[in-house]
Amino acid sequence: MTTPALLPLSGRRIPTLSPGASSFPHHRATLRLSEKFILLLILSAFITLCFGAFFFLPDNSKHKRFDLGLEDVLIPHIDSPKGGKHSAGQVVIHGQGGHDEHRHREEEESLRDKIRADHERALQEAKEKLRKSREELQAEIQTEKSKVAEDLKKKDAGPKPLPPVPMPKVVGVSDGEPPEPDVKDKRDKIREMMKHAWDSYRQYGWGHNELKPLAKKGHTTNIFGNSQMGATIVDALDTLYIMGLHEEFKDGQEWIEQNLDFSVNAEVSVFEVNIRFIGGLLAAYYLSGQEVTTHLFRVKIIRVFTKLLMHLQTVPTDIKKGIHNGVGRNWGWASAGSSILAEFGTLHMEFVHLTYLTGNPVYYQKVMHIRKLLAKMDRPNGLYPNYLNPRTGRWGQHHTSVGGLGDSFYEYLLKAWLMSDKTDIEARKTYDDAIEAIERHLIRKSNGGLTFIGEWKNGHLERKMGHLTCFAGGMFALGADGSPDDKAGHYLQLGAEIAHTCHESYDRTVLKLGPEAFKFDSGLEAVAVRQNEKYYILRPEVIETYWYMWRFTHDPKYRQWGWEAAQAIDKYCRVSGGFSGVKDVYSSNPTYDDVQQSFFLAETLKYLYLLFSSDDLMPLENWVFNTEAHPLPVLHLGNITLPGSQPAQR
Ligand code: DMJ
Repeated sequence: MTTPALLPLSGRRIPTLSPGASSFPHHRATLRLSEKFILLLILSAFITLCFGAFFFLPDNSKHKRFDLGLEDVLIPHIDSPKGGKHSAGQVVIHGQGGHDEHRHREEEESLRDKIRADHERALQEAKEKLRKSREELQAEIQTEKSKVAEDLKKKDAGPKPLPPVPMPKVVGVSDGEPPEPDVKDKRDKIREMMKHAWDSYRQYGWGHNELKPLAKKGHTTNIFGNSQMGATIVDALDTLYIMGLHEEFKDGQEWIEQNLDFSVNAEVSVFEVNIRFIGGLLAAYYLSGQEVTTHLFRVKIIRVFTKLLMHLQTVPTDIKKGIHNGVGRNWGWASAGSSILAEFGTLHMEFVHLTYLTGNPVYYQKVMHIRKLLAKMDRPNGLYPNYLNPRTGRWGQHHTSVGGLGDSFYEYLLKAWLMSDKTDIEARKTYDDAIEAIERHLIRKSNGGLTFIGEWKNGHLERKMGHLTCFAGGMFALGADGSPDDKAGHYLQLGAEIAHTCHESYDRTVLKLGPEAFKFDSGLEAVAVRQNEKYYILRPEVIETYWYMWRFTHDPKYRQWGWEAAQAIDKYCRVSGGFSGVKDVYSSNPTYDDVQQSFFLAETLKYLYLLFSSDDLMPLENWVFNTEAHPLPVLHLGNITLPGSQPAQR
């Protein structure tokens, strides 16, 4: 820090350091009386400030710095050796009365001595400054400036090194060109659609979360707290990489390097930030695999995470609340302030990878805590309700769904098992039990023979299925291998039936695009009834299921169905400024919602591209896709035990 200059104490002639050199061509030898007066005023203010500052400074002895690798967090210091708390939680009270007073006086005296000495030193330094020539002072300022610049550079060069982690074997991240020319053409078309979506966002919405393709400007929603955090960039990055769009990938990477810091004052959805931002950055980290990029992504991942998620307000149950901006709160509409199953139950994959990458057990412990808590709870009919009160630890409304509010909780149980190289048998067992209850209570056949998954609402089955629920076809297929009682064939068949039903929901519309929700009631079969259920917002779930079914069966109808969907999207959702959702899939004259969702680039186009690629691109033995389609490698941990976990058991 530069010492404050200008203390005309000695009455010597003082060279003036002019603020604007040109207005003072010659050095003036003396100060005017008024100037001296002002300087004296400054001096006395300075001394008063020093005294004041001493008394108002925070008491640092009460805090201790803990090193979390990147972010320093201040937490209360409870084990001070001086008269505070001792080991084994015992508070030791020191001697009382005269002895204490004497010690107190001594401390005050030595404090006063210190203040006096500090002031004398400050005055001395100030006098010396005033004796210096203007050139000398300028040289000093210059040195000081370079030092600050140097410090800043060091700070920017990144945080302390992270612990080394073995890079999991990264397999099949590029190419996957199909041998059949017509399939290759289709794949090229999907790639071209991705280029159009990305280029439009690049041109009109860069840095915003999403794009308004008709208005040709940025778009954001309350899940990102109306802030500009480049959600589309982070979400799209791995799709760009897989498609070999490396220039675009680099562009996105640079934006992230320079702009993504999350020091925004905004309420954001914890779930969305986890699946899109943490998931997207993790996938980019593993896919790109080069040291420069991996370091960048690893640093960003941890920064985003520590800034956002670790400071979440926790409650006795440790169930995370849905929205966060320093403190957590739940969505106003959720059953009496409840947390949502698919939100606090969709953290496992990302948190395990965070522990793996940082060596910090806390992330893993957090998600295991949630799992243990759920395991202890009674479940109505073996089902998991969508709402859980974080204060009482009790279920809210008894509403169960494999679509919105519930979906990815089940998905993450299965994927936790897969991602652990099938060692997390507790996760597998929890998944199997949950699916069994779902099959018993929620899955039915319609009069027309379509298998559907309904929703359980207070003891009653609603015969309605959401577009979101269609992901379950892929999940059943993915979980078939390893299912109990030799039921692999059964679950693959169930996956095929759900895929068929969801295809019907597309096929029975005018635009050949699926509605948001469809019914199986009063003679209705896979069609939407209410106007506010007829929209299609570029969602991926049906195409996701086609892809999984294709990988496990190679039945050509899945590629056929995927191609139908791709053509419909290109025909009805494409506009000059990108791709937009449509408000009514039953109308031949659809209107647009004017949003290009970030998951269109992260998921819909990625699953389509994979559907028309050969199986050696992103093989499922090596990669597990998070709920936003961000691929994370299976952790073949071998002898490595995650910090905080028990050694794996097979
Ligand atoms: C995506 O953000 C994720 O797939 C999430 O799990 C729910 N659905 C949307 C896209 O529809």
